[in-house]
Amino acid sequence: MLDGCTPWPDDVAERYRAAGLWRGETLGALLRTAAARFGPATALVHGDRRVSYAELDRRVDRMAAGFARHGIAAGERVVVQLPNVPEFVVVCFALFRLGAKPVFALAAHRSQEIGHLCRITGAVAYVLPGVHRGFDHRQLARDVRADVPSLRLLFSLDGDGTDTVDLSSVDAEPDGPAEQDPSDAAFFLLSGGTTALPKVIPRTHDDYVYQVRTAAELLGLSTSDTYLAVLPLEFNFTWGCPGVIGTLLSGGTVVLADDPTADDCFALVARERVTVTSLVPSIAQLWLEAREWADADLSSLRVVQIGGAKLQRSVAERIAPAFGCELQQVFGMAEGLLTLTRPGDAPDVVLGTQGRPLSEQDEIRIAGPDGRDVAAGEVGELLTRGPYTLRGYYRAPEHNAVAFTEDGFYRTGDLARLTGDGNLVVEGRIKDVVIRGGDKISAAEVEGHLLTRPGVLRAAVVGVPDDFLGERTCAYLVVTGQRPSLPELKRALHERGLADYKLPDRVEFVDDLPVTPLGKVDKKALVLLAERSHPSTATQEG
Ligand code: OOB
Repeated sequence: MLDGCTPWPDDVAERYRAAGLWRGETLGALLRTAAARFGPATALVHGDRRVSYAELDRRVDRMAAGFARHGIAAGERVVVQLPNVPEFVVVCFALFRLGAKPVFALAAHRSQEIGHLCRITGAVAYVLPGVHRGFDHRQLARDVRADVPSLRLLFSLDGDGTDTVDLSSVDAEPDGPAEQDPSDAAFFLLSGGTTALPKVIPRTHDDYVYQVRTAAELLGLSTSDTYLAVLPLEFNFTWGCPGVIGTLLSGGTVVLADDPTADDCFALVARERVTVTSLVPSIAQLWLEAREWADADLSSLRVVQIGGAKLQRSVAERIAPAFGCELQQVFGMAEGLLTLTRPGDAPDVVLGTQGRPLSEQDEIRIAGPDGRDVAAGEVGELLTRGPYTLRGYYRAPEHNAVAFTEDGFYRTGDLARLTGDGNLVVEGRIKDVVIRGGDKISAAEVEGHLLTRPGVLRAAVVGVPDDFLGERTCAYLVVTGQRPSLPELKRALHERGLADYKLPDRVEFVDDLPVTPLGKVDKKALVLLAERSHPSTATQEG
């Protein structure tokens, strides 16, 4: 077990192995097996590029050897920030084969987030896109490297020949497979987090292979399936629920979309005969609107999975008729637990619930504020433990002491109830996170940045209901002197190197922040205030 990771207790791990859930298979081996079975079939499609299973496997081996040649060793961490391109898959599997550990950054991350990820994981390398969507990641990479002593190597999708290595040159004769411990962390996902600094989630080979295989079985994925990766690959939903890895395990084809617009994606569905895809509700809504005038051939679609944020019933009802396929609701988290509606579930279940846990070994509790289970059917905090849910964040003992119960249940911070037939309905949240589209924003993180502005005495960030994004962020500020405008604030946070999706959508000024009887900022009161106050004077685009 890698230092800084919390293993499952021995007896629990033994139980998962004895039950055949954890089979000791690594992610690197999973691709090897798939290549042996499906060699000439198409594994990946991106634009005009088509990569067969055999080619993918070979490329992965050569890149693993190339990384080793650059001095990356088993156990070391590598921050990976790439768009939806075949190299994303090649880099990650190459690192898996080497026993090095990808740390998934979001494409929108900037110096604040990348710096933090490198520091907290002690990353030795950062794989970056070069210039992407008009942003030069190479300058960011140099700044972060100057600041983080562990960071030695920069690999770029379009190397500039100076201090970043071109990924296409990471290529060497393979030396044969390295032995790996399947109970070790394979990679790290980023938490949607409640803390000022995001936490990192170790996912082991055992737990992730189990999740992916079970989710693929649930969907009945096979060689005749084509999965369209619309959302970013680094999102757990896209990567392994069953997503990219589940499709590769099943001998299907993964099509990589550059962006989630209906125009591009409908054309890909028609051209590649896509059968399965996964969306967040806001993108599903855009697709529904586009469907009213775009008559692309979507007849190959069999399932559209929707998750990442609450899907309103009125939207859910439109999915199957508009796309001519089944809807599957997915509630999930990078930390582990997945609940899903099943093919063949009654309409009320599919439209009105987030389904049942993926595994029979998932344990779920719904707890009241006193920590005890609520009465059947009542709303409480969802707690969970199981064969693919983490037992601790990476290198975060203090946070782990509050995020988990003594007997290892993870406190999700989500409010939910269970229906009589065991389906989960998500009712809200107690964690201080705004879910904007599918993006998770830690209020504490943004507040910390706002408080660095001159004259800002207090700051509270809340999520205000929004028809399209689900929620938008509103920053309540107590200031002395001149009130900063929204564009000024956004620019200042942007210049601090904060990802753009975290910049507030709206700012409001108050004389003081309301507090609860316990002395905490009363965020519910602020949400009500934001909903009541006239948005036209407060919302300034910028
Ligand atoms: C997925 O993962 P994360 O880590 O980005 O976010 C997890 C949080 C959950 O704790 C919950 O607050 C929210 O996102 N969430 C949902 C939801 N799915 C996720 N809230 C309401 N309804 C849903 N269906 O978002 C994620 C990971 C794997 C699969 C799907 C989603």
